[in-house]
Amino acid sequence: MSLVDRASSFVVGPAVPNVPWQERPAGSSAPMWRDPRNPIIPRDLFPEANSIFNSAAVPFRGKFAGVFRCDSTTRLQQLHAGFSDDGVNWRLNPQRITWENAPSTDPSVTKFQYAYDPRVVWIEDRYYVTWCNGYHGPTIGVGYTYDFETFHQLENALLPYNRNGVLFPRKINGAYVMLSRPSDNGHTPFGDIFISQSPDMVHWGRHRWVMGRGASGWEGTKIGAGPIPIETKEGWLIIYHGVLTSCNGFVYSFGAALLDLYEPWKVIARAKPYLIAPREPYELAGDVPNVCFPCAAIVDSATNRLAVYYGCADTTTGLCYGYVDELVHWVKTNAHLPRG
Ligand code: BMA
Repeated sequence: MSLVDRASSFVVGPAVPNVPWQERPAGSSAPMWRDPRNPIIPRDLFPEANSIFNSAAVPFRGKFAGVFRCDSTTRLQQLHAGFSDDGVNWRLNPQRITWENAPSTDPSVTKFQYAYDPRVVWIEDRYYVTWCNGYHGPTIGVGYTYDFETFHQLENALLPYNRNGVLFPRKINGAYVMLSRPSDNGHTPFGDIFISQSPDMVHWGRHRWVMGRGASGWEGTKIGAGPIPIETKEGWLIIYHGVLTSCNGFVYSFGAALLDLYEPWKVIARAKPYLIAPREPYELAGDVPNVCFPCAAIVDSATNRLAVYYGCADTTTGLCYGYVDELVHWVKTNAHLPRG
């Protein structure tokens, strides 16, 4: 990875020339489009896997690595490390990640109950992992790794109940910053996105409300942050999921918004339409039908190419694509009018 000159590139971040990629289908004007090879990760990549979905991938040593949600054939929600040469074909460790306690982390906090919906981000000198961690109900687990072989667990960031903890890829105003979605202990029928700050990745505070459910029909019930926010010259591009309650249950889609670079609890623009909603057979049918759930984005700052990994029907993993500069333009031109 080489850093592209900040002055000349739209995206602030590394060049990733081997980012997974498929061109927009001929004749399409959609802001995002799916990989025709979807689902790129089947549910049963190893024998003990019931399903592999809602997972995170990052560039790693010129190739790719990630942390994957694998629900086992005993239906325990677990995290597994994985590796890939091209970001499309993956090898997953069949053994779940076991965490070593980082210094000063209380073992009663890190006792394993369940773990799901990971996100991974490179900050400063290591890869941080956040996930939905079982601790008297779901809350935000935090850990780090240098090599995707050994993993170190820190204190949970927030009190239960909370889900969708997503770190920004750098400190802002001297603090680590995390989006999250306070929730309940079940299939939460509500939820807004909040932001919290920390000086040390352990103590979190200065909580602020970022945005709420209900701006559009596809996100009428609840929303939650998705991939790591993407830094651009015009603000942080966030891709987030939204849930509609239909007469047949929840429908998970995803859309996008732009947050202020310096005060990311301020929303610059939020698109009305969704980007991707369940439409393909592998999104419509599975263990939980009608779910598109994004957890990771890989961006090549040299070309603005964006690859988003998303869980399909709580069963498999898919890829979809877009251009970051186009998406920022799309968010602004399809935005809700400012309130006031
Ligand atoms: C949410 C989370 C996700 C899941 C989604 C749809 O509450 O549990 O992991 O993909 O429900 O079942």
